[in-house]
Amino acid sequence: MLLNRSVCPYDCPDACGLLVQVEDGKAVRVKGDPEHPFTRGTLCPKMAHYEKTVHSSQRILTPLRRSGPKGSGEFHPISWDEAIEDIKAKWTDIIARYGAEAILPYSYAGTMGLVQRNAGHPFFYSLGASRLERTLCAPAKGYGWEAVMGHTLAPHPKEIAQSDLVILWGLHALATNIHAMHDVDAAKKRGAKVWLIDTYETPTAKVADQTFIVRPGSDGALALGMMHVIVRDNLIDQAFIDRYVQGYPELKEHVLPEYTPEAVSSITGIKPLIIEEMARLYAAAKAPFIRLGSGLSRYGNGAMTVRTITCLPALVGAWNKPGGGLLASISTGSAIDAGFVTREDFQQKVTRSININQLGHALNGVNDPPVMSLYVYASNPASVAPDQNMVIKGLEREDLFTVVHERFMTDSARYADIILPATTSLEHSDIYRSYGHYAVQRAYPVISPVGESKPNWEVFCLLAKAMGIDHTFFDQSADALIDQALAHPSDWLAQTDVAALQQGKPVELPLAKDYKTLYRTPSGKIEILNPREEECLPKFSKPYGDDAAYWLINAPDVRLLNSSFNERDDLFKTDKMLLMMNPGDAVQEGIETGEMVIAHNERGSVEFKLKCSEKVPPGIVVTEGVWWIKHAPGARSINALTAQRLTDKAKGSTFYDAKVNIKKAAHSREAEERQA
Ligand SMILES: Nc1nc2c(c(=O)[nH]1)N[C@H]1C(S)=C(S)[C@@H](COP(=O)(O)OP(=O)(O)OC[C@H]3O[C@@H](n4cnc5c(=O)[nH]c(N)nc54)[C@H](O)[C@@H]3O)O[C@H]1N2
Ligand SMILES: Nc1nc2c(c(=O)[nH]1)N[C@H]1C(S)=C(S)[C@@H](COP(=O)(O)OP(=O)(O)OC[C@H]3O[C@@H](n4cnc5c(=O)[nH]c(N)nc54)[C@H](O)[C@@H]3O)O[C@H]1N2
Ligand code: SF4
Ligand SMILES: [Mo]
Repeated sequence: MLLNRSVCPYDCPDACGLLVQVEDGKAVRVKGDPEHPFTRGTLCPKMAHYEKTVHSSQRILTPLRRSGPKGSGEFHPISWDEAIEDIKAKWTDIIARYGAEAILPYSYAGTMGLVQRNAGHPFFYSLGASRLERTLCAPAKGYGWEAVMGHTLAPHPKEIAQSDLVILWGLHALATNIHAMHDVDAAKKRGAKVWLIDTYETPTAKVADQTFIVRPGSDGALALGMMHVIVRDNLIDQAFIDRYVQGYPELKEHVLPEYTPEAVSSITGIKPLIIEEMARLYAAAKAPFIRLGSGLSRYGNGAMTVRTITCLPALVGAWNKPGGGLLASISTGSAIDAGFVTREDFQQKVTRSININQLGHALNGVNDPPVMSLYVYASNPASVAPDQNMVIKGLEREDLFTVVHERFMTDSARYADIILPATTSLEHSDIYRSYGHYAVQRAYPVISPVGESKPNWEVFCLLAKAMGIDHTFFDQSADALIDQALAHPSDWLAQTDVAALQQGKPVELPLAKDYKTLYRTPSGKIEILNPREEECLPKFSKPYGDDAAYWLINAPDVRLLNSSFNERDDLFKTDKMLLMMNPGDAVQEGIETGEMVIAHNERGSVEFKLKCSEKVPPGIVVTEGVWWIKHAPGARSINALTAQRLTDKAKGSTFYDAKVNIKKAAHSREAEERQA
């Protein structure tokens, strides 16, 4: 039986190694690679049957041209030559009339491979199109970490196994970082305690010894309250602070008067005595480890929240103990820089930049030049971008020429003028880094392209030819690009077994013995006080909120990855779009489990089925997953309720920073369909 190595391409910190069994040119079985240092032979429920995605009957197999009204989903097949010719004709006309900046690429993380993910960059730079500011995920998290730690290497996730107090802070690990559970379990076996800090009792609460429920957007205050107690009761590691920390005296002056447990309790909703206890246990732990999620950074105060939490380990000297520290995200860009694909040097001039979170404004607002064409690849903005009503209003514009390169008929593809069929990761080559561990891996195709589908890189090579971009760069294969990058490895990558990497095996980037105390900041210390920030010290500021009754938490669903896997009917044996609410709140609203309800705010209305649950505290409602509209009971899905507002720093998304009111649904699409 031949098992082929591959890599999971999805936007997940685990970046798993795969073993794929191929029979008669088809992938028939997928397993986790036991030799992958983080995967350790297991897969999540989504990828355990990746073959059902790859060979799904819903795959788009040929290029398609729209034959009905925008959004109707009516298309007919055309050839690749016709599709490329259509795009060339439209773009040539748009460029003549408005200039190339009227063309906007829209891509995000459908695939994480460096070549296919970034394949559009050299093309759109050469064309002179608008640039897209890709801050959809959690740039505020990166900003907050860097404000304290600079470019310090993040701790290896295996440190968790040696910790005696693991804090999953705003991380739904069972859904989004499942392989970290190998290390969490190992720590538990050695007697470690596990805490979860979240806004509701997620399924991850089952693996925690204690769950602490905070009000949305208030974690910065909780961290400051813990610091208050640690400083007040002298639970600090003075020797560590003297040697490695900048700004402790200033912090002390600042947290003592302002962030008393009482004051922090009124912000977070956590009782003062519990805050005292959390601080004492954190300081008493031998090697506390915080694994920080991203959700808490998607608020108007997100960067500051992350910056504040990042200060905690320094106070107790967690960094110089095996198993201690804080992992926000791992950056290995200096091992393999994406520049070998992106080629910023292809820009003739620096063109206008449009924020990925503000596609609604870009398509509907007054812009000079207006956006006249949208080219979507490896993303599904009609589902994943905030303010869905504005996005869809834009996509409905008759004068907007939309091309979508996709594997499935997503909400975005439905609005396309031209759809191009995309390969899955098993059908193309790439090289992968991870943001949750230190392994890198190269992948070769294990099956031929399904139908007439093509990889991103090949499509951009075709478009470059069509648009008269005469550069030999676009004559190369994806493998040739990777070969060249690996022929000149960075110092860091050169320390790995590059030959094994070439063969498609996972290799791990090495870390220096004392890497957890090598602080790559301007001062060489952990900068609790950062003189380059307008706020020199961490402080609490409020999220945006809305003028409505309930915070809306739209957490990850274990069966989906953002809007990917919506094609997998086999994963959805139970309800899709549920809205969970505290039973007391439901009584107040006069609604019950199983009823159809509408969550609404100034941006939109979305229908859900209600589920009352004690796991949700009063004052918030929770829904899990980003669903295609086709799976929604009403005409919109979750992002009709979220806002285009940006984070305090780094222009990030604020998906969780939204509030809604709730009412009973008068009639639902499901009910109408049942009647018909
Ligand atoms: N199954 C699955 N896996 C995924 C994804 C998915 O959609 N599904 N998405 C992938 C992507 S792109 C990413 S970026 C990662 C994200 O991985 P995570 O960081 O785990 O997920 P987030 O969506 O950021 O939110 C995690 C948790 O934050 C909580 N939360 C929200 N607001 C707050 C707050 O103010 N304070 C606290 N303490 N908690 C809060 C939510 O309730 C949720 O349980 O996961 C990746 N993996
Ligand atoms: N309400 C709400 N909205 C969210 C989030 C949330 O938690 N709540 N999470 C946000 C986060 S963290 C993120 S990172 C974004 C993610 O936003 P996206 O990166 O857009 O994620 P996906 O929904 O996975 O859509 C990716 C699409 O790419 C397609 N695709 C996969 N591989 C390829 C390929 O090789 N080529 C081409 N052309 N297409 C391919 C897939 O079929 C899929 O439809 O969503 C954000 N949106
Ligand atoms: S989605 Fe994440 S956990 Fe699942 S196989 Fe891919 S990388 Fe691993
Ligand atoms: Mo993300």
